[in-house]
Amino acid sequence: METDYRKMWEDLGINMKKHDQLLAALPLVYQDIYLTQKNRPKAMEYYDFVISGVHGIRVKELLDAKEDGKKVVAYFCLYVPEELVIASNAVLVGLCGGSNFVDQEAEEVLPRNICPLIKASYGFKAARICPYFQAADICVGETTCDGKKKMYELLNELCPTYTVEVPQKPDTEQARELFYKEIMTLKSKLEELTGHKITVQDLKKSIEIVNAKREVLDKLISTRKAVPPPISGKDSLLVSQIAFYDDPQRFTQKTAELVEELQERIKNKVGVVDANAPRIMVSGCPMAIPNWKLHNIVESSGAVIVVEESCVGTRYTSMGKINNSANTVEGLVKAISDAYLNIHCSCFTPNTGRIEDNVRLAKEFKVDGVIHYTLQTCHGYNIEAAKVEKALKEINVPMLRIETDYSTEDVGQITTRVEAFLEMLKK
Ligand code: BJ8
Repeated sequence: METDYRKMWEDLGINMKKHDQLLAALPLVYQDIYLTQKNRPKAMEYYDFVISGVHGIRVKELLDAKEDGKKVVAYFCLYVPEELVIASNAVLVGLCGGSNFVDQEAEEVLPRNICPLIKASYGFKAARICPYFQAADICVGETTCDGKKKMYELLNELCPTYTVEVPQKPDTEQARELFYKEIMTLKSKLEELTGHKITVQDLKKSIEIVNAKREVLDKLISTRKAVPPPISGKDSLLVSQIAFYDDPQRFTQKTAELVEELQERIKNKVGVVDANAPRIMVSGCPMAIPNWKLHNIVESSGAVIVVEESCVGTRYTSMGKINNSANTVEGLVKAISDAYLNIHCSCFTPNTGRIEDNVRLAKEFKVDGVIHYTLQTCHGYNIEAAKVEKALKEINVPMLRIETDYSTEDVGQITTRVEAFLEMLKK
């Protein structure tokens, strides 16, 4: 891949020396965490292929789209409606921010003691390591947590960044109205960027495309209710992570093939672990590529993760199927903006929907325990953990709290705590 794409990366202004270091490290980590798994579904080969060319094939597709006059829109958060970007004739790409590889560059501007996701999101642009970021014409941010909101102001100095206001009390009529207006303003911004006026037909089609993607992801998640589950938590996490930047229609097709294989496995009672392996739900902050740390620890300790209450899990599909029956642009945008406020992020207050989701998912996926995952200094999820724990206690599901970052320094300590938790569950 390196030889094929070096010129493309150079033209994008990539810091080649540092980029080479990154690309040298990733295959080793991936081999160790992913390719050593036993009895993986055959259809995972597609996702292995995507990762093997992570900075090559898809970036080339983005650049080809740009050649054809399209714009590339980058984003970091579920509240940015994919449907709207696709309808504007732009290509949407979810940026990751799941590694501490660029901490040094980020810390030249940002405080040291902030959420690692925020640091990485900014750092990959500052260090010129991410070809997706280099290809982006605009980044769309959101006012979710304070850290991200303020980081986007600084990011705007490196890449044009437009920030959407997300209301924080979603159950009120004012909030729905505000978000609708925000999304309408985003629509105008996108139209300005792409020179394409969004039509009813554009929106109907894009809603259909994204509905299909969410539906297939939902089916994938559901297969994990089986005992034993037909796919590991690590593999399912990887599929969800790739959902953010792959071509949506190809992704849907490939994931449908995976789901079909998994359903066949379920029929034949083929699982990836022993039926007695403890079933764990991970709940909390998102995990961006290549953040596979917790999943790897848990599954290397003999348990299996069967569901993620997370933006790389059920939160991504939680708005369900968006209704595209309206026959006006305004009606369709309203359907989108209302649906997106069903994403239960901890930036909401109160956020009862998320607490209820945790209880419902723990029952539906027959989990033995929950690991609440917080990225360091993420106050929203960290504080909300108390409510999640209390609600789970009422249905007798124990919870372990893990707060961590992207370093490997605490792997030993987390492993010890996870092993003790699993021992406790077995008893
Ligand atoms: S919808 S979870 S993707 S905001 S950056 S809140 S970890 S301190 S990512 Fe998120 Fe959208 Fe919500 Fe999902 Fe905490 Fe870090 Fe903030 Fe974070």
